[in-house]
Formats: sequence, C-alpha cells, structure tokens
Amino acid sequence: MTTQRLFFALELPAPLQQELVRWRAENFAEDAGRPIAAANLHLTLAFLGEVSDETSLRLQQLAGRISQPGFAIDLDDAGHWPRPGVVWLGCQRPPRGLLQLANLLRAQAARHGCAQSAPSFHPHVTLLRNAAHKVALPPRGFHWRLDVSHFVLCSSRFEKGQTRYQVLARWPLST
Ligand code: 2AM
Repeated sequence: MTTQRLFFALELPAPLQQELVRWRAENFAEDAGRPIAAANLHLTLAFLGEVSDETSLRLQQLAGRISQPGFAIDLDDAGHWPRPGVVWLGCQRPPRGLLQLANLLRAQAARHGCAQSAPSFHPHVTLLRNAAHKVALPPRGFHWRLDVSHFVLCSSRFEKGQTRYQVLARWPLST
C-alpha cells in the first residue's frame, strides 16, 4: 500500500511569501532558527500525516462538498512555541470562516483515522523551525491581509535534503 504525507492548507501568494521573507530577515536574529523557504510558507488547516490513497481520495471527496464563503485573514500576530521550536505568524482575531473550515477538515480527518495532535486549531504560518532558545519577537504593529478564495491539499516530501510541498488538489470557496 502506498502512502503519502498530506495536509490541507491555505496558500500564500508568491509576493506575500517574498515580503514575509524580507520582513523575517530584518526582524529576527540570524541564529533565531532555521528559516522556512519562501515557497514553503503556508497556513495548515488540517494535518493528515501518512495516509493511503483510499483515505486521501475519500477526504478529497468530502473536501469537495464543502460550501462556505471566502474570508480575509489579518496576519498581525507572532509567537514562539519553544517545545516544537517554531516561530510563527498568526492572527489576533482569526475570522470565523477560517475556524469553521479548519475545524470541519480536522473533524473529517479525525473520523478517517488521521488523529489531530493539538486539541484546538491555532492558525499560523511557520516562519522558523529549530528555534529552541528564547526568541526576540518583533513588536506588534505589522500587518498583512490575506484574501482567501480557495484551499488546497498538499503532499510533503523530503528530497535531497529539502522539504518539498506539492499542491495535489484545489477547491474554491464561494464568493
Ligand atoms: P507546523 O508548521 O506548525 O510545523 C506540513 O508539515 C505542515 O503540517 C506544517 O505546516 C506543519 O505544521 C504541519 N504538521 C506537521 N506535523 C504535524 C502534526 N503532527 N500535527 C499538526 N500539524 C502538523
């Protein structure tokens, strides 16, 4: 049986990825952690882990039936989780639509054997990994708006020493 490591996510437009990388370079110490490559910056909605093609297809069918309007996310918060060693960008007030979409995908995943490790969803874009020591965070006041009109299913592979994400499927949110 073949399996793939999969997750549902929101993509960030390439110009925003580039801007966040510039901002990160200006606002975090070089030794704060390992920077995530621009093209890999995303917001995970539901992590599935290693899943069979059968489970993947079933979850894709269910994802295709989701009908909800798009929403906007204000990326205006940052934090550090020392335990996983993650420095993240998030939102002070996550919109209801984002929570609704992620919670539905997480519940569908859990019902199909994809255990959801964190009990609640904390929307975030991981900026740095291996950030085990105390990290000086930039003062509040930064802000990027992300208009969300679709979500995606991605695979994650580790190849030639690098993590590569590939979009496998895309679903629109109604306008
Ligand atoms: P992270 O950025 O918070 O580490 C691809 O690996 C995506 O899936 C990443 O965004 C990662 O979240 C998330 N992910 C990886 N392992 C996970 C797990 N066990 N539980 C929840 N999310 C996970």
